[in-house]
Amino acid sequence: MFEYLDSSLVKIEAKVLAGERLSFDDGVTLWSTPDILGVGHLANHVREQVSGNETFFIHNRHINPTNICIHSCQFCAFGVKGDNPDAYVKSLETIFDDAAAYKGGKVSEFHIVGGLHPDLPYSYYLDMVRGLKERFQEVHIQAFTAIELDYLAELAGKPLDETLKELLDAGLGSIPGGGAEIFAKRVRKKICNEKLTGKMWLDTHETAHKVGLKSNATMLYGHLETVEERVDHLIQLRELQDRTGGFVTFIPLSFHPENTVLDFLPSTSGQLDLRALAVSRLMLDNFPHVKAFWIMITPRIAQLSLSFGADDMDGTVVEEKIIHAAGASTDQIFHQSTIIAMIREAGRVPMERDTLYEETRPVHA
Ligand code: V47
Repeated sequence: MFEYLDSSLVKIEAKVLAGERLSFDDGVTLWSTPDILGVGHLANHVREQVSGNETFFIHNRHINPTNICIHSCQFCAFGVKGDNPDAYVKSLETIFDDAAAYKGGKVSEFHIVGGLHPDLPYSYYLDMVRGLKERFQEVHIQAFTAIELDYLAELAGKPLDETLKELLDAGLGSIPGGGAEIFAKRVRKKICNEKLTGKMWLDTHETAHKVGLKSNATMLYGHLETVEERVDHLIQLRELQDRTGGFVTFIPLSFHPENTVLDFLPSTSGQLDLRALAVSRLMLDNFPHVKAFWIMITPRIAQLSLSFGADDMDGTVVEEKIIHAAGASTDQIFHQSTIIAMIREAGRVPMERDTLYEETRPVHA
């Protein structure tokens, strides 16, 4: 029998074993208890119930079309103004060429997010999706965070649902989870005061789910938010998932302070990164998957997290700019053989997946 150092986890264990939903107060306990192994033990139980020993990864390529952004979020080191020497916009031809350059590695997903450019027309985005789909029919396009989608609807001069349908027809496959940050108004005012509200992020995903698009969800942690605000964020996601069932994966994102206005804050600790994954697994009882994004938390912590609730290691990524702008020291590419070896060393079974986990297959290498 597992011995908890913190007796308050015994009550939570009873709920977890009975498959009962955890409360707001349970969430606060899970974020606050010093008993990290107890929290991990409970999360591991849920993880094994949901996915057994399977651990998923994907061959994907991130594409960031531009870093020019009309907003200046305090937590972001990626977005710049047009007169910045580091500013860039990729032409559609460059994007298609970059995508083709990786084709030899049988990529199955393009993950596309970028800044809100002041001048690019709606057609740039629509033609990007259409052009990628024409050239790479077998590759799933996961593109545009909620704030980009709202911006695209504005550029298109159409309601969001119509814009989403048009993008869907052009080849959009699903929506990434970025841009959620933390829903609490108090914190958004301080870290992204120009950005859409938490409610707008949730509404945008709800609309996407209604038009038939699946999406992911994230939470940016380790900056100015309180434990209660993290729990509130997770519960709001859980409630939306109860209504739509449209979320596939949750990815906690650890804040990287370097080169941001918030660079006086420390980086997150390994313990907090593990706990974020474990608490998410426990609170988000209706989410199929919880992903350890190795780019942010390092491959070492990502590997450990496979015993703390995570069942997905993301993918090969190839070129990541957003977190590297904020000081991430990880590589930008992870080779399949490394991911597989790390998953096996953790005692798990590596499963290659597509974006929506519709096709998953064990690897025999
Ligand atoms: O939207 C920006 C965050 C996101 C920083 O859906 C930062 O499968 C930490 O959303 N420190 C982009 N985080 C990444 C993202 C993502 C990554 C992997 C998989 C998926 C998925 C989504 O990164 C942004 C923002 O929330 N971010 N700046 C920073 N300094």
